Amino acid sequence: MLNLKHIEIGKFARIVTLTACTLFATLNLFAQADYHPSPENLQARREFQDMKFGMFIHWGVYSVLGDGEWVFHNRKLKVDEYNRLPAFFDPEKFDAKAWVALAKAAGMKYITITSRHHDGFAMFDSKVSDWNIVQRTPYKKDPLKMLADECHRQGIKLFFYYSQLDWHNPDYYPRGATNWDNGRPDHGDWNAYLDTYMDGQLRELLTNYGTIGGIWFDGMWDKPDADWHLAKTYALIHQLQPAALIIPNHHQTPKPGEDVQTFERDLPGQNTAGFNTNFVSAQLPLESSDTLNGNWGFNIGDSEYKSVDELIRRLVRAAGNNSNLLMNIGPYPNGEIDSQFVTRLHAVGEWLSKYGDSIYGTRGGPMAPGDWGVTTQKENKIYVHVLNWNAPLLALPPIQAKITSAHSLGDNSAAEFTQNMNGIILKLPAARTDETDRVIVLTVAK
Ligand code: FHN
Repeated sequence: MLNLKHIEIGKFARIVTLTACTLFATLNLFAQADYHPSPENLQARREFQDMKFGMFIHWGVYSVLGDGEWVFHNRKLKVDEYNRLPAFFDPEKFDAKAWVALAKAAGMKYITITSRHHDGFAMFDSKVSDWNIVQRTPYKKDPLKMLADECHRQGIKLFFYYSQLDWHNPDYYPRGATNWDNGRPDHGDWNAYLDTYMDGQLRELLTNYGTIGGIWFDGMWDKPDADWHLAKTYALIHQLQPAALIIPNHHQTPKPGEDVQTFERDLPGQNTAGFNTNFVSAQLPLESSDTLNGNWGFNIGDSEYKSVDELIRRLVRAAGNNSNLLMNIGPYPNGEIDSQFVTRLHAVGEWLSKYGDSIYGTRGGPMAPGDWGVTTQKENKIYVHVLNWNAPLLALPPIQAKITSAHSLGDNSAAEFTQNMNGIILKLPAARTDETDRVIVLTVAK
């Protein structure tokens, strides 16, 4: 039987709970506020910067429809309709070894693959829900496990893309900007979605796949003002694997607990695509992602493949802007990778086998990037990447260090230069039509 005392105690308990919740929510706004990256994490950040070039892979049950990864949303399908799709996903040609070998042949040092996209469909063996590849598709296997094992074997780092936005789970509620009426109930448990479902899956990804490079988050932009419990999620990741990098594609200024700042379809600081912030972190490693054709997920009508020349230029411009390039391909639903992707990636790899010294392990160079090109630097070398300059002389701003020699990376021939307090004048080797990037290596006194 309840008496006054019980009611008072109940009221007190509610006030305490409310205060604790408010405090917790406030802390969450600050993400992982007390985050001090571990030495392993700082080392992983440096290694991330050294890698420079990664393969982005968008692959899911949506690939079956050949209409990009947003097909669920774009066609305004109902959940019941989309639920039929996994039955058609049977990637009998998926070959983890070949995928990793392709990334390596392209000169890519890491792979970032969609563990689940906005359809919420787990492309891995998840015990958190049966909305996953093992339980819902005729394939019944876990391709991410095969990929992880192969990446470990072939020495490639593996990152998992994870969409925080979910068009399928009813507990993704209240819904966000991309909401449409797809038959989900008008209620749901947001806390359960984050703490049980999402963190549960992240725990699986950070436990069952060996050492991974990190988690590439996407979708927070759907509900930019929501409390995403970031402090909890980020702490979980760093606790399970301290070196795992958190790479959030939320298009905002980085928050505490995040380890890399990524830019979608743009170089750092640019916002031509309308997605990104102009703020560029001076502390965090930077990454810029883009698509090799026009789409992320397989789109049968897309033949807008970027040329090899264009791909090399993007990689070079990214490096000159102190950033990595994460270049996307969307494999077929059967697991094959279109030959248009393959031939281009091989060609970039060939270029890198010759010019890789000017890219891998470098940081943005001392001269500001310009339309003419960019610079990168490593130890006592400055690499001048001439991308768009037809005159025989190139004037560069002054630098503190004394240049002791200059040569062309293409054929090792010496390059003439003058240096004084006003700047540097480089005499460029004549542009060859087959040379995308004329790289002049300046050696400076230590
Ligand atoms: O909506 C997604 C999109 O499908 C794709 O995954 C890209 C990759 O950066 N990110 C989102 C848009 O910001």
